[in-house]
Order: sequence, then C-alpha cells, then structure tokens
Amino acid sequence: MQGAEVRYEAGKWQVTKAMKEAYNTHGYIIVRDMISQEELRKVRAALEDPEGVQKYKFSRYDGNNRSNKMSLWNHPGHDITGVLARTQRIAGTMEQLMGGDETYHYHTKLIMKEAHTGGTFVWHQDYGYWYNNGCLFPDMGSVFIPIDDADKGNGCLQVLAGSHKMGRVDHGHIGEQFGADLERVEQAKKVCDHVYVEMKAGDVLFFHCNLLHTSDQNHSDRRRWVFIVAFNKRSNDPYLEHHHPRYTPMTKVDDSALLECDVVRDMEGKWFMVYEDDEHLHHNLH
Ligand SMILES: O=C(O)CCC(=O)C(=O)O
Repeated sequence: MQGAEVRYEAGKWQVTKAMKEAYNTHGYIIVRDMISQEELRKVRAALEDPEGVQKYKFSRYDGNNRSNKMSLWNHPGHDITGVLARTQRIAGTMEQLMGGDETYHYHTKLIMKEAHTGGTFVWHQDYGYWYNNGCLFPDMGSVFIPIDDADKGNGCLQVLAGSHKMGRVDHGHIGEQFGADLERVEQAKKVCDHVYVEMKAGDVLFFHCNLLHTSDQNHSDRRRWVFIVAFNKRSNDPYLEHHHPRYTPMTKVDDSALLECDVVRDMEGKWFMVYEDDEHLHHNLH
C-alpha cells in the first residue's frame, strides 16, 4: 500500500489491514489495474449496447450550459453489468473496507460525461443525499470504475482526502444542483488535500459516503464514462420507502464470472429510474 494506492494482483487479492487503515484515514483507496483490458472491452460493449442500459439514459443539467447523461438501476441483475457489480473483487472488497458486515446493492449508475458537452458535479457527499432517503448511518460506500481513462482534461473525480471524518455536511441548492455547504467546503480545502483522482480505465476507486467530491466539465475531445456501484449495510436498512431499494440479499460471484458471462441484454428486474429527458428536472437525483 502506497498512501491510498495499491496495485491489483489477480489470484492473490485480499483486503489487508493496511488497505482498511488507508480507507479509514483517507476515505478512499485506489486499486490500480483491477479490471483487465479484456474484461473492460466486454463491459464497455455491454454499456454501449443501444438495447441495454443506454435505453434508459436521461440528461442531468449542470446549471452551467452543460449536462451529464446517466442511466441508473437499483438491482444489479444477471447481465454483464450486474455480474461486475457483484464480483468478489468489487462487492466483496467494498464490504471488507466497510467493516465486513453484510452489504447489499443500493444502486448502480453509468455516468456519461461526453466529450465537449459533459457537465460538472458540484462538491457533495453521497450521504448528503442518502441521509434524506432514511439511511440512519453513513455505513455506505461507492465503487467508482472508469470505463475510459479519466484525467484533469476530461473531468476526473476530485476528492478532499480525509473529509469523510467531518461527518455529514448540510446540503442545499447550488445553482441548479444540490451540493455541500460551500463555506464548509472552502474550510475543508484548507485542511484536507485536494486530490485529482486520475485513473486509467481498469483502475477502481472505493470511497466512503461522506467523502467530499466533485468533478469539472469535460472540455476535451475524449468522453469520460464511469460505472459507479453503491452499497449499503444490511444493518442500515433505510426506514423510508424511496427510489432505491431497502435491504435486498445480494449474491456475490467469483471474479471469473465476468469473463464467463455472455448476458448482454437482460434488463429484467433491474428497476431503472425512468425520467423524461427534461434537462432541468434532474439536478437533485442521487
Ligand atoms: O462522475 C462524476 O464525476 C461524479 C459522480 C458523482 O459524484 C456522483 O454521482 O455522486
């Protein structure tokens, strides 16, 4: 483990004490080369299939002349996207980093920050939203899996390292978006490292739901797509009925299942968020 970074070694992977400590200290860890190029090609093809998750995409206006496209589903399913989310590598690692109690799939998103037109995400904590869904504890986390290389030029993720220790910050409207209290963010920047999380497609970021994060518009000629899987603990079953699932058992699968899976188009039971493509409606969605 080097700071918050570690390199994946297929066949030898286990979540070590050092990784857990790094996650608890920084609020995230980056695992380099966790998805192979062959696996990525498969996942990319499934995500680009016009009859797959693309059918459910909608736009999310950023309040500054640009937007991100997104598809969001609540149950992982048995297709390639669901198998990736449920692999030991992804679901099992997140569960270990969150302390080892049983976790379940809260939702998956494909965020499409397109070349030239992709928008911002203002500073926020995921728990700033999930709190309002009746999740009592910040016992939640996300796995951020870039489908394309992500760097400063095309709007990579930025985080304030260690900011998860601040606890939940108030969130409110920031222009057209919903984000963290900017005074707190400005103060946090003075004491937390502001990290541009540049990642190659194949690297994976695991992060705590109270980690402050943001991303810029994409002014480059390269798209920046990312696949994000969110998990919640079974013990943190939300007390409110809302637009994401309450505790639902999740079957994890072996890492080899991803290359073995040929199910590209089974969208059955995934419970997609369906919205009219009105750019001004979706800024509060999470
Ligand atoms: O894709 C990004 O740059 C950020 C996405 C994000 O922060 C979110 O969906 O919570």
